[in-house]
Amino acid sequence: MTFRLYNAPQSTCSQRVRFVLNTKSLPFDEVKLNLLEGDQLKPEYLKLNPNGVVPTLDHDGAIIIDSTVITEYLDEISPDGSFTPEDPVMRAHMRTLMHFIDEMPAPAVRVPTFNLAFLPSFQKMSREDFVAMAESKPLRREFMLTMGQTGFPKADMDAALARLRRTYERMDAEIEHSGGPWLLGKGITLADVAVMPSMVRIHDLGMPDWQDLPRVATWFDSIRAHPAFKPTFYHGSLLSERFPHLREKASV
Ligand SMILES: N[C@@H](CCC(=O)N[C@@H](CS)C(=O)NCC(=O)O)C(=O)O
Repeated sequence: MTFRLYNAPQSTCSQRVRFVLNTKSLPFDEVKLNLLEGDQLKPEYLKLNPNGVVPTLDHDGAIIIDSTVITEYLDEISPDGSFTPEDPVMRAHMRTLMHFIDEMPAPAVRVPTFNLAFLPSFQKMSREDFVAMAESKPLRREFMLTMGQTGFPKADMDAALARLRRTYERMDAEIEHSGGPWLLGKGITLADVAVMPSMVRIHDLGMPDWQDLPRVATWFDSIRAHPAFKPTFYHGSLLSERFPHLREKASV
């Protein structure tokens, strides 16, 4: 059984998959794509992943895309140390949370990420090159054109941060209801894995807004203490490690 993961160190979606592979001690060959240089838009990669995004998993030649689908796939084929509850009602609840996470924090975190970390690179491009690059993106064309080379306006930043805040409040309610320490109770599930990279990202950007929610703060400490965390967030996985201009802002 061989795994090849096409991904990027700093990509939140890739971090979900690396965390599951590392937890299960499944060795994988990592192909690192440079997303700012457009490796994800090259014709040979688009044949694997027509969405033009990472991650993509190649498992003995079978191509699986989309991070939540990949994490469920890995949990099915390697059920030891399962991230999925046995009870069907709990499974449904886990999937409900995964949908919530893909609807709320996962897209919301892109707004501060692009405004604070990636915008300077896009500002160096000519207008023509920027528009051509944006228009070549199968999934993120409109997102890029809305951001433009001046960045998302304050109203968009505020709305994204408000959506993130509602996520922390939802996590707090889930942990209170389940008894913690994880979202669904005693066992870590794919829902915890799904939300983890957005939390790490916003913390890395120096904007954690959950200090008044001790259950969420404990959850964050627990996931950072998980044995799979360090190998997943190897050096270069945090934006503050790659973009010097962020270092002053980021909290450690
Ligand atoms: N729903 C997809 C989203 C993947 C995604 O948005 N990947 C980002 C990195 S986290 C990407 O490749 N972006 C490249 C781009 O915007 O061109 C998944 O979860 O795998």
